[in-house]
Order: sequence, then structure tokens, then C-alpha cells
Amino acid sequence: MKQEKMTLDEFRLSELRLYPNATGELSNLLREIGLAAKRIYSVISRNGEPGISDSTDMRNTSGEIVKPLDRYAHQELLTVLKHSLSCAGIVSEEEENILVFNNKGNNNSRYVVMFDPIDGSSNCNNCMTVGTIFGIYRRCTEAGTPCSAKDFLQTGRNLAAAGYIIYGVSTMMVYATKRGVNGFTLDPSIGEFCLSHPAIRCPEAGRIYSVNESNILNFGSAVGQYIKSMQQYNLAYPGFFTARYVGSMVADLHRTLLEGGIFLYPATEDHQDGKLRLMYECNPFAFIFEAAGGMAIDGYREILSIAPVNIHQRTPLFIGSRDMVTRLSRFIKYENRTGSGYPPTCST
Ligand code: AHM
Ligand code: MG
Repeated sequence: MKQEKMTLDEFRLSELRLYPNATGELSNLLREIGLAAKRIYSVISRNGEPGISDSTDMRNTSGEIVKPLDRYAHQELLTVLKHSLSCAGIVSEEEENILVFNNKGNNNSRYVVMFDPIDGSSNCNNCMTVGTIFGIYRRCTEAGTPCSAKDFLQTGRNLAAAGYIIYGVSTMMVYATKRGVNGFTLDPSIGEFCLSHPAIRCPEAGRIYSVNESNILNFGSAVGQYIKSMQQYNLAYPGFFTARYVGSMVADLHRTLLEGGIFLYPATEDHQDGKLRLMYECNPFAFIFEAAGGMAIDGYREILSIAPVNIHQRTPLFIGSRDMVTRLSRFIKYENRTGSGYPPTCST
């Protein structure tokens, strides 16, 4: 008889048995995030839910377009996390300030959660892949009190868990703890995420680069030279490197995690900090990639070592297979040392 795959809950229970003192709060959080994801998936898969696709777009405090689906997903995550009593407060891309769940039950929780409810939402209307990204911190303030900014403004290194949900051809939840990275595919027939990708490792070597190449002339010369060096390599070895860019970070990074490669979102002349957000986009992915053997830097430092000062701050991001990120960082170091671009024909 065919062996049924373990559900997310069964998997968490099997992990909990290894830690007799664990409270199960982290497992509750993952279950609740999974529940919100199923509700979001249900709306996305119907693509045309009245009041979601029809409403007018708004703008957030950074002037970016907020789609009705962004608001819906934000509200679903907020509600499940508040009800779960395992979360003391949240930070969301869609909310300017920290939301403190200041009541007795939530104050007793040891965790806070940061999330981007729908990443890549500009792709929604085109039926393309989008995702949800989350990071979970253990509080540094005392349980029993309301959480505060201190609990959120921790380096990514302190994350207890981080993950994403990808709403694509199938819907998957991938999450990492320091123990490793596991992927669960939603089985709509039973409404459960089931273990489909155990112990994910990011291939050490990659051949796919993922970048919005239309901006290449605005990137620093090291990043531009790095990209050109791969194109020149292809003159001698056609097809060795290839480019893929969905424009939905969750989709581009899911592929990079499973197949290897590098994803680049550099600074440009007019956006010195890049576009992507440190706390709920870059840190969660940096944590996942490191747990899977990959690497994530801002060009100079490991993403996970950046001390945050603002919950919505941005950072350049270079992330993926260790060999590709390491090679890019050599281009950047060379440029810093000499003030000129790395000779693209230089051996790695
Ligand atoms: P969002 O959170 O507002 O959707 O923005 C983040 C998205 C990422 O998913 C994606 O990698 C990037 O923006 C694409 O930006 P660009 O269009 O500049 O290439
Ligand atoms: Mg985003």
C-alpha cells in the first residue's frame, strides 16, 4: 500500500519529540501561517474574487502600489496570528508601524513575526507566481509584557525560523530552522501541506543568474562586469550560463534554492539601498539559504549580520549558490581595492 506523506503538523510533532522541553509555540505559529496561506491560496486560485481583483489599487507610505490582495493577505495573517496566542506582535510590509497584540494571552507568547503578505503582487493580474515571506524571532523582552521594537530589530542571525509560501503551479510552504530546510506541498484534496521536499540543499554550484537586466547600466561596475563575464563565457561555451527572471522574488528564489544559481537585486545610482526590504524579504531568505548551504550578502557583509535600525529598511541583495555569490564578491572586492572593474576574463 502507498505510504501517505507526512503532514506539516505530523512533521512538527516528530521534531518536537526531539525536544522534551519545547512548548510547541513555534509549531503553532507555523500551523497558523499555513492556515492563512490556505485561505490566500483559495482566493488566488479563484482569481477574480469579487472585491479583490475589482477594487482600485492604493499606495502605501513608501508610495508603492498596494493591491487589494496585499491587504487581504495582510489581514488573514494578522488575524490568525493574533488568535493563535503564540505571537506577541507583528511587522508587515503593509503596515507602517509595529502592531503590538497587547492582551494577556498574546503578551505571554515568546515570539514575534515579520512578513510580506504578498510578494510580487504586481504579477497577480497576469496569473503569475506570487508568494508570502515570513520570519519568526524569539523575543528579547520578557514574556508577560507587551512586545516592543527591540524584539523586531534583531539581526537575521537571531531568527528562530523563516519561510515562504509559493502560490504557483502548486502551492508550497518551505521553512527553515537551524536544523535545516523542508518543503511541503499543499494537497488540495485533504487541505494539508504534506512533506514533499525533505532536507533541501541549495546546489553549491549554479549556472542561472536572475536579475532585472534592464537596469544593468545603473548597477555598480563590479556587478555589471560580473554579469558580462558570464555572457562572455557563453561565447566560448554556448548555453553554459542562462538567465531567468520572473520579477517575483519568491518564484526566482524558490528556483534558485532548488536548482542553484544567483539572484541579484543591486543598488543603483538613484536607489543606493536597492529595493528589497531587509526585515521581511531579505533576512528570511538569507536564513533559509544559509540553512540550505547557500549564501546571501549585500555586497560587503552577510545579510544576516546587518544590524537593523528601521523595520522597513532596504538593502541590496545577492543570494544563491555559494560558488556564484563568492565569485561576485571577488568582483566587488577587486573594484574596492583598485577602483576599477575586475578583468572579466580573469580566472575564478
Ligand atoms: P513587492 O513586495 O512590492 O512585490 O516588491 C518586491 C518585488 C520582488 O518580488 C521582485 O524580485 C522585485 O520586486 C522586482 O522588482 P523589479 O520590477 O524592479 O525588477
Ligand atoms: Mg515584497
